[in-house]
Amino acid sequence: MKGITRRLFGKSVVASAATALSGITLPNAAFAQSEADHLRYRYPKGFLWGCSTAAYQVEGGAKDGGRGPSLWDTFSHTSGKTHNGETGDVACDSYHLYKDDVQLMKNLGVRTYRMSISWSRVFPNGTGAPNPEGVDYYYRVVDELLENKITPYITLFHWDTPTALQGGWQNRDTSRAFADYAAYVTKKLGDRVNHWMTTNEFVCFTDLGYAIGQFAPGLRLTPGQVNQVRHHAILAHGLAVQAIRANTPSGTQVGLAENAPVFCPVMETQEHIEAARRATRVENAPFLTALMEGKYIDEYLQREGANAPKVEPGDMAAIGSRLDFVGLNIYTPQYARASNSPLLYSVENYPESYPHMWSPWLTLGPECIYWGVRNVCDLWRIPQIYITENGTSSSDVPKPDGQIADTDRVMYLRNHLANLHRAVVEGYPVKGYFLWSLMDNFEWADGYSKRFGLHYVDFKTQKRTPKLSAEWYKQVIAQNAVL
Ligand code: GBH
Repeated sequence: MKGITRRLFGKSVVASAATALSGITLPNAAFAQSEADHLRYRYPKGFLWGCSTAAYQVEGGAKDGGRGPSLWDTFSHTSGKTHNGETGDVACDSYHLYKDDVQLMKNLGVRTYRMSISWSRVFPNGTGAPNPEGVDYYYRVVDELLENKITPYITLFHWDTPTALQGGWQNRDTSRAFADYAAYVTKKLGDRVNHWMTTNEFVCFTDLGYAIGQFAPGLRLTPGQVNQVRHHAILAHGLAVQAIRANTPSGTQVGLAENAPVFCPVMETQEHIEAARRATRVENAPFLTALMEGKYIDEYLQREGANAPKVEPGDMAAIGSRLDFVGLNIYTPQYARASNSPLLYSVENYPESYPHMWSPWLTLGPECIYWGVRNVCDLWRIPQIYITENGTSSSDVPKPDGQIADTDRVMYLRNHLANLHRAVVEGYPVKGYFLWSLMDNFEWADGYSKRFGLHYVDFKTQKRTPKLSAEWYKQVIAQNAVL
């Protein structure tokens, strides 16, 4: 390993890592050891550090510039659906304050920003005539980012289905409408945006919206109907991939952002490692597995029987369209072990004592970011992987001086980045990391009661204040290492 220069008691000293590690002479040893740790988690040159947000969660301006309603407007305005009846009407008001947001990012030093486009801002009726004012807004945002040397990565759909599309994702026509929207937007912006994600987290706008009812549109359909909704969702993705490729310059990178459940082996022995990989394939069968293999695997078709989705000729070929990258949204682990069951794995329930972050669903297991990357890459030989989301809520109570010492968020992030580093040094093609989120925002059914930001947002004044985690992330980016 190359020598490192360090400053000790005011004078520069050059030490090799080997010396540092074997240096047991006090008082230098502790310092030398921390230098070595620091090197252990250094990221490769060119690694893309970024932040992530989504349109409905930050934009506000719900009725500005000719925007039409989405299912999330309708849902959040229905009593009892979100915390305190909160909505994304104003959110972080990024519709007006996007230049401030870009300055927050510039100050952090991020090179990339993952944002989404509101479909109903561009097509107020979902299909038909586009709204030029809506498109103009995204030109302004994108140009502001580029002027500040921040590369936009754009998600075309982060759950805000135009309300005008009758039947939503129950209707197969919605898949086609989505592809038309994707074609239009990428044709418009494709000269300045080179990275596109079709959809964000299938399960959240299919199962949670149409089976569990916790998310828009809040329905509880039968298993067969839900499988059809899921099919329309992945078909929309596939048709959109084709539409984007047909409308953008060659070299444009197309992928998606998916919260594939991540299975960690209960211990790192061969049998459990294999079980975790099998679990990843089978448990993602309706979504990522279908995309990667261009088919519904037998395990899924057998499990669903008569409830399996109705597939039309050509659907699976579209769904299996080649991708340039896969984005993983990583938050929580699940644990798989080898078993004698027909599928040869079983998934462990969380013991009641299992630790979690501020949101009850946010079980803590930072090794999941490593296993997420490894399982997906080992199964399907993905050319490029991004972590398109990772982050946590925190109680984030400002101190009297206004400072927010979110040491729990820093702990969460530090441990995830240390585990992601393992994937990088093992050679998995991880190109970048987008932290969720740039700032506190509308957290869906949890309204404003859960904060995920590096910046604290006072939703009364829209003032943004960097938290400790923002300071920390800025250092991580500057030093390209986990600190
Ligand atoms: C991501 O989803 C989303 O992409 C992003 O928009 C969101 O803000 C971020 O996470 C933080 O939540 O109420 O117990 O049924 C992550 C996956 C799936 C986690 C839905 C929360 C609801 C849990 N999410 N889930 S529960």
